[in-house]
Amino acid sequence: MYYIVIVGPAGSGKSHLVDALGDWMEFNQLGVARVNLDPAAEWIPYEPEIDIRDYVNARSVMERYRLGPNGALIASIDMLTEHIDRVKEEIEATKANYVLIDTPGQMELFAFRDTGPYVVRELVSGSKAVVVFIFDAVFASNPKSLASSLFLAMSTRLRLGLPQVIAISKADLLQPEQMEEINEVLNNPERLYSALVSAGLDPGLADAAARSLEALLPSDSIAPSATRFVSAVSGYGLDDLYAVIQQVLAGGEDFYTEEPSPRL
Ligand SMILES: Nc1nc2c(ncn2[C@@H]2O[C@H](COP(=O)(O)OP(=O)(O)OP(=O)(O)O)[C@@H](O)[C@H]2O)c(=O)[nH]1
Ligand SMILES: [Mg+2]
Repeated sequence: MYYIVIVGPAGSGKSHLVDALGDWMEFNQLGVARVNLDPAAEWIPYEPEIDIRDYVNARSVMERYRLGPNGALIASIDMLTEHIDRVKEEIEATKANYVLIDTPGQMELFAFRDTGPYVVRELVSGSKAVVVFIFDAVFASNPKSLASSLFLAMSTRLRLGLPQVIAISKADLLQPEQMEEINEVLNNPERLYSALVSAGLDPGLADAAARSLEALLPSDSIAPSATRFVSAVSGYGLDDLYAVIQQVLAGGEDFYTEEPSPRL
């Protein structure tokens, strides 16, 4: 069983990507199980094989404990920890080769607190897993948003500790020349620097951002060169995204392990 965990900021297209990638994989005769791990989802575009809302529903938590939406989501994610074994059993019972996991929209309440990463770690334990970090094409077209999304991707990688690929969603909203421009900026820190300065950023800060990203994004699976453009609407890039996921799952990256790396 291989786990593909879809993470990204609110509204970035996680649920639609689970839907589109799931359909694409099924069309290509790859067995897939879709897991909705968002207890606050009101509506999702696919029929999940496993739905966390059967265990914890943020709306009921909100009413029952008189919490606001963020408090209810935090409490719901904390409550998920009690159900992981059952959820894992349900996943294993599907016998699917690939498990696509849709995560909560408020990613800062999920990835940046302790329980979200714990839930992911427990679910994927013993199997190979990859995180697909997605952000919106419209964000990616703005250099400041592009740089901050890359920092967010890096923070997520630190939190979840899994191999990660970056995908830019909603590619149907971009012209081919815009994709080319984004790719150039992603692959060349000097281009990123000049794009940030042209966007009005202080040159010192632009330099710091470009240098940090260059240092933070080494040439492994998180590298900008592994960035893919995808569209859940047109299906653009799903084959490419699958190929890079496959490369990570089959290739050099080790299983996630709780054991600390040996000190050299
Ligand atoms: N044009 C376009 N719109 C998309 C695409 N994918 C998603 N959307 C739209 O983006 C919005 C958010 O999509 P979702 O899939 O719900 O995003 P999400 O990240 O799951 O959102 P939350 O779970 O609420 O954070 C919806 O209005 C979708 O119709 C895409 O590939 N192209
Ligand atoms: Mg969603």
